[in-house]
Amino acid sequence: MKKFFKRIILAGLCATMIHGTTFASPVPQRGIVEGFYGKNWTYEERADMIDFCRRHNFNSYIYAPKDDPYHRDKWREDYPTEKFNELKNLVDVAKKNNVRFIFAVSPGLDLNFRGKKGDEDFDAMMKKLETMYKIGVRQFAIFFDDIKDKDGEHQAEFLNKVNAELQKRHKDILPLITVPTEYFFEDMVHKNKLKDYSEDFSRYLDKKIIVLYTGAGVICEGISDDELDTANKIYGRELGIWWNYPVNDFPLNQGDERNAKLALGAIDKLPTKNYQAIFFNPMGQENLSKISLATAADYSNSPENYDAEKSWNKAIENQFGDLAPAMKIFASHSQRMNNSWAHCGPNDGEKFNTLAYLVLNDYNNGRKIDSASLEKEIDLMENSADTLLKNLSPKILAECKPQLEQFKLIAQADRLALKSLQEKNLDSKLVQMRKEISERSKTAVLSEQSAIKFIDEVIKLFPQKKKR
Ligand code: 14T
Repeated sequence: MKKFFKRIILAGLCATMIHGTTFASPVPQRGIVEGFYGKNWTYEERADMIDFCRRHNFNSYIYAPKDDPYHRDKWREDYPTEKFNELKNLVDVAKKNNVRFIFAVSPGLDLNFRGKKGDEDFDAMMKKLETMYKIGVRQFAIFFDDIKDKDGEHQAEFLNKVNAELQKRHKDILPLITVPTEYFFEDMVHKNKLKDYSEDFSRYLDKKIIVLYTGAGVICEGISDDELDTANKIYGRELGIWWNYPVNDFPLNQGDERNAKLALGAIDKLPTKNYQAIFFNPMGQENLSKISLATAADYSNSPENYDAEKSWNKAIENQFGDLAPAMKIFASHSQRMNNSWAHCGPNDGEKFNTLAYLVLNDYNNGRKIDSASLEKEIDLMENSADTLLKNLSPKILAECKPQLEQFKLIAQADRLALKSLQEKNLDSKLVQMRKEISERSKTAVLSEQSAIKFIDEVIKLFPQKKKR
């Protein structure tokens, strides 16, 4: 009888959670996917991130570093003892923190499906996962992203077989998670219909296996409720999300190195309705990823009530204490991840842009320039860079020193640009500084469409003598 009442109360609670606004319902499976290319995080960084997950009520951590050879290139091979022990300790850390450690393998570069080689590879996969089961892993992922050969039917059958075998061997295993080779909407769909590969993958894949996708593109502005609905309908199952922000493992401009720009903005524009899973792909810079990831956690814990700006301010205040005001200025100029194929994150330097626009407008209309506000903003930028360079902990400074130095240089150039406007005469040092900013942008990029754009606009206003 007691059990019965408990059930009724529980059912009522769930109903309120679904229909009412009283209870915000978290995305059931939410967390981080360590899924970026480039330098691997250290054991300490991973343990720290798992601790962060607990503190922010993320419940999952997918271990899928692209450049761990034993995750991808040499997926069949066992981890060397030292690496294996590290993983074992991480699984323990995760358990203590009440975070699910999900071990992922990306076998797609050379996985065989057929014949003797197919059988051997299935066995190799089971052996690999079984080793991880023994140290406490209870959920696995197999990813097929970023590979050349795609065979939807065989990939799906392989996943089904692995999933079934895991379930058969162990009672306490959660469903497999996967990413197909076509993992963003524009790659999956043609003329409102799934393309052949996705059609096969989706048709043959066991409905219990969780499929993640990244939205319209690999890195895109957001996923609306409608977009998710449409994707689910076309895919014929409820998709989960792999969200590629704040990841920065790709160059923004030609010649830049990966990691040159830091994604320090809030997560935004994700669905507000319920769906089963979301994982955020961070930057190689573990500590600085936490600004964005703290907002990601706020979002995932209550998608309907999420307020990006509020969450971002709170995140920086919590993480930087006295340095928060300076960090907010710097971070606000380093949020937008944009190139020919990636478009995500809030615009950089919105406030600066508003003020710069007013000043340029004055100039272009022959009015006296009212420069006080922009000057104040530029001072604030340079002072913030100085404060952070001087006071940030070595650990965090190691992740952003070139960017802070670049920010300082940009602010100084902005000041010269403003002076040039006031004096209606291009300061000769400005062109030189602009060159230096370009040279440094190989390793440090920020505020391309804001504080740097102002410099370029001003230089353009003054015709320069062409060298003959
Ligand atoms: F699995 C996928 F959802 C996914 O996003 N895969 C990779 C991921 O490991 C990487 O961190 C992320 C951001 O660069 O994008 C995917 O990798 C790409 C995708 C591209 F379109 C790498 C280069 C590309 F040109």
